[in-house]
Amino acid sequence: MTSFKALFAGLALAAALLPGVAAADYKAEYKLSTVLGKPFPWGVGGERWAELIREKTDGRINVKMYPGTSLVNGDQTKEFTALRQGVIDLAIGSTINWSPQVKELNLFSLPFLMPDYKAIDALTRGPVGEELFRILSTKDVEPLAWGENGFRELSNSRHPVRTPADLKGLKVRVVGSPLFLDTFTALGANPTQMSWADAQPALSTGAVDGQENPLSVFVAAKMATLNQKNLTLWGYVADPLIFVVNKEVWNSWSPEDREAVRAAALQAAEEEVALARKGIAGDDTSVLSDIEGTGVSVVRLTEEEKDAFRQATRAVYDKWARQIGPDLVKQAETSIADRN
Ligand code: X2X
Repeated sequence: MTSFKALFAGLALAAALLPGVAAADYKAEYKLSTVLGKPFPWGVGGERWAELIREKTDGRINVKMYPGTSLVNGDQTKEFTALRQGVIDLAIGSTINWSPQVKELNLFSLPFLMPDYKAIDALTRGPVGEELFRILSTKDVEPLAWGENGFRELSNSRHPVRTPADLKGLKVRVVGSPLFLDTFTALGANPTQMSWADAQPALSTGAVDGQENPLSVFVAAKMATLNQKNLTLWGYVADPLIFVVNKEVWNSWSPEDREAVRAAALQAAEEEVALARKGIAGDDTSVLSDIEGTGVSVVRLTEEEKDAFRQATRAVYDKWARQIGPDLVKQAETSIADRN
């Protein structure tokens, strides 16, 4: 007995002294959930976060990415609940997919709230972003960094869309929050809610006519081969991504490792945002030329034309502003008006 005790004491001492050895309560693998995998910027960002965590914690924290929201059988609107319950340890989630559980995240889906990239940044990097992180941190997660899916543009298989009337009767796949059903119904379309996994076969068979997603997703998912030959640039909403860790998991890590995971998130998120905007934002619009090169006709709306969509969805904006919280929406409008 005594020799066993001595042996255990000796082993424990050795483990404590060895740098880089995981504490006894660390898991062998931590599960990171994303909707999109590589080569989408979202998935590249996820792989990068996992890689940086491994590096910065000297391998003490081993993260594996599960794209396709496979930890919740592809049901991306259940991701946040699974994260709270600890089925998922870490996630990079779209504000849209978490909106059913965190109503304030619907903010980014208010039609025509954000006119440009600076407006997104004014929200995520300002008081609105802080407030949203505060809210998230009361819901069993530790929010760490803002990434980006992007401005969601409208495509369909039928005809070019230039006015709200062109949307009449179009079957459009939407995701996430009921806000999207309201927006597309207000525009006269026929929206259907379905997961990303179901969307692709539905587009391919023609069960739905159209969809809305960022251009980076349009390209990587080869939407042109899913009959999406008409694309309208209307930038009506943009969805940021949020890097988070389940709170219990977070608390199980040493302070040093928490800071390493946070630094890894900030770095991976910064790179991910740059990738999500590459060829789309600013002067570099090479992604659009690539899309046009695949036979897609692109409609670029004038400000006046955009305004017709804005007017048609104004009641949806007002209704949802009340549900999100008038103070938060007001703060968002102020931050955007003051952006530089
Ligand atoms: O399902 C979508 O459309 C996607 C991939 O953009 C999101 O997860 C919000």
